[in-house]
This record gives sequence, structure tokens and C-alpha cells, in this order.
Amino acid sequence: MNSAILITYDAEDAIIEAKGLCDAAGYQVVHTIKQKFLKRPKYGISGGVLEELEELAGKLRPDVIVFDEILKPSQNYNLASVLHREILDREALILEIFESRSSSAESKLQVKLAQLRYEMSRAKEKVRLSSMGEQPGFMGIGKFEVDVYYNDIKHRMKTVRSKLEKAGKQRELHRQGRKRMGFKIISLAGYTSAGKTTLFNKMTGETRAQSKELFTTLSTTTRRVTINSEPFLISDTVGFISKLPAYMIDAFKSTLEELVHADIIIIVIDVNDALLELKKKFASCMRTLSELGVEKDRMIYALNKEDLLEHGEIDEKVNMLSLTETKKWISVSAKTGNNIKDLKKLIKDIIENQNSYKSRKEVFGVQKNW
Ligand SMILES: Nc1nc2c(ncn2[C@@H]2O[C@H](COP(=O)(O)OP(=O)(O)O)[C@@H](O)[C@H]2O)c(=O)[nH]1
Ligand SMILES: [Mg+2]
Repeated sequence: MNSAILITYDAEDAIIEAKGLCDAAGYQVVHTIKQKFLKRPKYGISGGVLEELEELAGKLRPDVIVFDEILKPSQNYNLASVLHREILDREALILEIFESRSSSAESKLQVKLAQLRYEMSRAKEKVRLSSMGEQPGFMGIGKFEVDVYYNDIKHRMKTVRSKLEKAGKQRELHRQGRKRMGFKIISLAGYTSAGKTTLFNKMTGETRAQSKELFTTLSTTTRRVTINSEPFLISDTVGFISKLPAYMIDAFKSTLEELVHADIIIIVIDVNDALLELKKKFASCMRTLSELGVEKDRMIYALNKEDLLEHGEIDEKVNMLSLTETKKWISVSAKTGNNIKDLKKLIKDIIENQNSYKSRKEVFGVQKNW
């Protein structure tokens, strides 16, 4: 696993999420620098912090430095010149996660398109700087080369777009292939750090991979699990990310394709989140799933990290999310394993319900034809 020094905001939510993103991209965070401001003109950070960082980088020799904000190319260049390390800003990091997790042809193209958009927005700054004569030969390239570079990106975007139009048609075939394997599919969805991977490991009896240790879900995001002696496939998906830039939304959604053909989707909710945060994340999650065409009758809700709260608090939050009536929620602790059995029972009940609903529909269909 590669290592990273993380520079992020000095706020608990930001730190947890940034670490979760590093983890999902396959970087082990060896040191975290917390800052109130990350938008200073030259380096993002102050000169003093840069000195501290330079020393740390020399000592810890991380593979990359993750900067949990958006960096301009000039800032990225300035940082890399001092630190002699690859600098990944927040968007580059997210794109790495999507790239490693995109499996279908369509998803790979969507991610490619987002990467080109990222490059494009940076090429624009380079063009602007060199045409203003402000930084001629900026980062070793002159205006002519920048123009060539810019046009090349434009051309590549066009190619990817036209490939995407064709790939959309293949998706249907892919989906049918999955169904034919005969397994019921369970998918885990939810925000980064909600505990999806921990729950995935708990349910499949895997104890090795957890966020603080080596990250293994990158290669093994789907495993077999037996519930009530019936085999299922369960898969861990890319987590929702707060403040996801608009141009990445299609790429993100395309990595969630598994959810479209899953029989059961477990929405993993961090019940320890503050009320407002909880509500906001839940709404955004439900909106995206509905846009993907995931119906509510396939969803169940796992309120995770119940070990951190009192029962009264959990009930209050369940109420606030209007889940009480659904009878499809359960509070669990992926960490202690509490209520995992009941979660499996809930899955079994829903599947049985789906089966009987399907057979009713079939009978009805036969009658109609007859
Ligand atoms: N207290 C507590 N912590 C948990 C629980 N489940 C996960 N965590 C912690 O939450 C963090 C994020 O978990 P992870 O499974 O990587 O989240 P993911 O991003 O959704 O895959 C890790 O530090 C876990 O140890 C739980 O039930 N209780
Ligand atoms: Mg995870």
C-alpha cells in the first residue's frame, strides 16, 4: 500500500472523510496536517506550514501528498517543486478512486471524461497565464504547446463522448449476464466512512481488511455470503462524497451501476452523525439512488455505529429520517457485530417477500394471457 501525508481542514468531519478518501484510493495516511485555511495563493498553505511539511516529507518519505482542497496548477507546481513529491488535490484523489472502481466499459469512459474535464480546467489556467504573458514558459511550456495540449484534450473528450453513446447500449447486455448467474445480489451503499467496508467484512466473516489497516476491498469488492443457507453475492460500492463537483456526478453514478441490478441495497448510515448532517446526507443518497432507478422496495437501512449512541437517540434519528414506518431499518454495529444476525434476517424476509410478489405477478400474467 502506498503512503500519504494528508493536509486537510481542522474539523472532525473533514478529517474523517479525507482519511476515508485516502483509504478508498489505496493510500495509508502516515501523517495528517490540519489547517484552518487551505486557499492561500502560492502554496495553499502558509510558508511556515510548508517548511514543516518539507521536513516531514523528508523524514516520512510518503509516496504522495494529498491536499484536501482544489489546487490551481500553479499551486500544485509550486508545492511539487519544494516537496519533490506527487501532489494530489482533492479532485485528483476522487478521480483515482473512481478509476480504480470503475468496472464496466461505460463507467471507465465516464471516469475518463471526468479526468479530461479536470485536465481541461487546468489547461485553461495555463493558456490564460501564458497568453497574458504573465508566466511565459510556465511549467516549462510555451503558448504554442499549451494550445496544442488544450486542443488535444478537446479532441480526446470528443472521442470519449462518442464512445459513450455506443457503450450505453452494451450496459443492458451486461446486466442480463449478471442475472443469469443465478445469485441474488446485495449491495452496500452510503457515504464515505459510514462503515460499509467494516460491515461488508463482518457479514462475510472477513476480519483482515479495515480502513485503518491494509485496504483489500479494491480488489475484492464482491464476495459470497450465506444467509439462511442461501448463497448471495454481496458487494461494497464507492462511497458518496460530500461536496462532489458537478462534473464528476456522472462518473460517480456510473461506479454505482451494481446498485441498479442488486436485489437488496443496504443503505449504511452513520447514526453518530449530527442531526442536520445526517438528514442532508440521507436526502442526497436517496435522491441519487432514485435517479439511478433504484426503487425503495429494494432498500433496507442499516443505522451503523449504534455502539456510540443511546437507544433514545437512535429512535429519534430513525424518526427524523421517516424510517420508523418502513419497518426496514435496523441499528447495527459493524464494529462489535451487534445485530448483524438481525440484519441478515431482515434481508431474508425482504427476499422472501420479493419472491412471493414475483410469483403473484407471474400467476397474474398467466391468467391475463389465458
Ligand atoms: N464505533 C464504531 N466505529 C465504526 C463502526 N463501523 C465502522 N466504524 C469505523 O468507521 C470508520 C470508517 O469505516 P469504513 O468501514 O472504512 O467506512 P466506509 O468508508 O463506509 O467503507 C473506521 O474507522 C471504522 O473502524 C461501528 O459500528 N462502530
Ligand atoms: Mg470503504
